[in-house]
Amino acid sequence: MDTKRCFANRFDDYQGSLLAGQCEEAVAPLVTATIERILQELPPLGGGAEGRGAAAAASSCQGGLYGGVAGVAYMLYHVSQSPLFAAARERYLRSAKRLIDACARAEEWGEPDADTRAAFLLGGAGVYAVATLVYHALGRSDYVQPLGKFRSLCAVCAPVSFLECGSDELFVGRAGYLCAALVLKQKLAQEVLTPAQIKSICQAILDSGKQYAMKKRKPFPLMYSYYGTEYLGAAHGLSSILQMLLSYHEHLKPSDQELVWQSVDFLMEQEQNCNWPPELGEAIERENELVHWCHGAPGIAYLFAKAYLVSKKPQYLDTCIRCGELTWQKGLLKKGPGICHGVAGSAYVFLLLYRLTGNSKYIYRAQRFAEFLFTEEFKAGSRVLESIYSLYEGFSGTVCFLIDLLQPNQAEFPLFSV
Ligand code: GSH
Repeated sequence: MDTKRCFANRFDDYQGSLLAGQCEEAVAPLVTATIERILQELPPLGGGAEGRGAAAAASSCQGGLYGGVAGVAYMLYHVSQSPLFAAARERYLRSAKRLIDACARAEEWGEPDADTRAAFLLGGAGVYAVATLVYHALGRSDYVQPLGKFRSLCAVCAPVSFLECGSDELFVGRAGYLCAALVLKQKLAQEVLTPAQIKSICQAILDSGKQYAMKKRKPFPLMYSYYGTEYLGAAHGLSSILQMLLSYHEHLKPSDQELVWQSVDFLMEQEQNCNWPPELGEAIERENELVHWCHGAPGIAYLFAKAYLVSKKPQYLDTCIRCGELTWQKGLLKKGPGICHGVAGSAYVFLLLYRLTGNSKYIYRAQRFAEFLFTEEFKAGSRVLESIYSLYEGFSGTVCFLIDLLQPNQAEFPLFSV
């Protein structure tokens, strides 16, 4: 099978043993070399706080955590947290601080953009969340400053329709803000929002979804749109919004919890042969289907993983396993090595399934996808990257994946843990 979107997966499936060649000694030099390449590709950062320095910082910091240097700062933070890279920890954290400081300066002094101030993957909330992590890892007590800025953005995204394009999805909307708060809570081991703040954001997501579903006469309780499209997948769609509501389900009234579960089950019913179309109601065309983290099973898997962990109902784990089967068949993507619509994003589903099931088959599958990234077939046949350093489309996300493959018991999709 060779479709226009993916390479044929010619690897044998798991026969009971892992690949011996992918040990720390083999992978660590590849990770280090890739990081050096990423650092060489970075744009020059603006130095000063005002005037030309601020303007330069603003232009080099475009793209947020998704595609900008803020995402590189997160990758360096992630590497610095691994005991396997302890010797380079301080150096990586210092580089991360330099990058994220420039992004924070750009947020403060650049053109105020009301649409991305509270955004997670494309704007200010994400920058302040990663600055908090980097400062905290450096042992600096002033991590509370970016944390305070992050918290203050809660009020920005609380009004039901705070963005015209759609206020609830992951990249710029409320699901993203909650996701950032979840990442901070897990990594700092403390809740960063008050119960009242969490409730206000969840309530706004619920109100917005109820209003939209009523207005459009949907036969289910919660639905959303982004720039007029009713997306289902992780990037801008229903699945990551529901995933965040499940992550904070203990803050919801029982009647609202019920609406969330009905919506999860409704989304489960939209499956077409182990996958979901990008938009509600579309029919999937087999030879051209999207099997990406952003659109399709490799991203929707995280919702069903969360649903399984909260409810322990086997149908959610079964759905997640089917997502993994499709990803094994069609996940060697031609769009590159990244995590959004690339091979590392596919491989993260196997690391998720390993953590859910303990089955080593999934580590093996992730190892095979890692191996494929370094083949001539992949290098010659995959699309040329727009940005080498992007966390989501370029090699920064790939670096996170390679490190997580070495420590699969702690693996988690960058900034999207279940
Ligand atoms: N600009 C992107 C890159 O450089 O990697 C490629 C664009 C892309 O692949 N977008 C994703 C997608 O699924 C969504 S984030 N596009 C629709 C398609 O491939 O049909």
